[in-house]
Amino acid sequence: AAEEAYLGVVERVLATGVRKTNRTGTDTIASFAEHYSVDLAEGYPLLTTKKVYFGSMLREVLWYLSGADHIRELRQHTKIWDAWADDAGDLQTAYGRFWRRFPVPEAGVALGGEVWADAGHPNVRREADGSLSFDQIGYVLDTLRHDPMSRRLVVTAWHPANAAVSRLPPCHYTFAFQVTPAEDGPDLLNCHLTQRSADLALGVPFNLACYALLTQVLANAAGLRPGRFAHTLVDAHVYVDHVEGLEEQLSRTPVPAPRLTIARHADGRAKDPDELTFEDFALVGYDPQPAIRFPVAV
Ligand code: DHF
Ligand code: TMP
Repeated sequence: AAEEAYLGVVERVLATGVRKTNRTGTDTIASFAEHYSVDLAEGYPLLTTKKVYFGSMLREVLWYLSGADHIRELRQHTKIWDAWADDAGDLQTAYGRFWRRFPVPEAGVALGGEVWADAGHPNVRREADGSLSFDQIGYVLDTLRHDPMSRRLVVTAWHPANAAVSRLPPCHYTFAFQVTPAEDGPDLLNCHLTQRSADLALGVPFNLACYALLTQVLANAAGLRPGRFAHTLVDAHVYVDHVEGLEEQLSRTPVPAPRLTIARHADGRAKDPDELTFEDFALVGYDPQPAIRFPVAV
């Protein structure tokens, strides 16, 4: 099951990882290119061997989907991003900014022979400052509806010129969808996430829950079924002050995963990502073991 896949990575990294220093001052035990995948049909992969704060995670996903480049609303609901923003609530990197409003070069600027979507493209929007931006989530959803066999269903949060100067460049920085035809029902929507840096105790349970939720949202909106979620972790690590908590977690036995329900319109149509609110999501059958406190390395 999903949870065993996650716990297997934790076990492997603890057993085979190598001690590394890093900018935070707290060393990690790290392993290169870890990978796991889970079947979303088995349930919603919110870990049960510790309590995962679903409400904070859901606020974070809705914040991504909002396209915001600040946390002024998010921080009223959860503190998980406070340490990386300034007092005004601004962040040097915001996933949603790149998911929903990726900067498009100025029209007429010489960039060699490349072609760029311009203001006439359905997923290009004009920003308040006159610049153009591209909505990658809108593009993926439109393509899933009109050309689901496309192999170009990619979203990137990595903007090199931003990442080079950001306080915290995106950790989970690109994801791609793939549709697998099925005979026993609607076709399956799979999601693959690439993460450059993965805090196994704290970040990864949120990242897994986030992309499983996003896959379910997009599958609903495109008339598909959630399929598999696959996760590649380039530097998969355990901070040394997390080892004890993870060993406690590994000693626990997972219970069946919960289900995630997403409200629909009164006529039964699925809601689009932009129509969904916090209250539209509900967990059914989530019965986790107690929370484990893991200090966050800032
Ligand atoms: N830095 C590091 N070192 N690790 C991270 O996982 C991380 N994650 C970030 C930003 N910077 C990071 C954004 N995501 C928590 C969870 C996710 C997250 C940031 C923080 C967290 O503190 N989770 C606690 C409490 C959650 C709550 O109180 O709602 C947890 O126990 O899951
Ligand atoms: P880094 O930028 O030096 O790699 O530090 C980022 C840390 O945050 C690293 O431990 C990975 C972790 N992280 C996650 O695991 N998931 C996330 O979603 C975020 C934002 C960070």
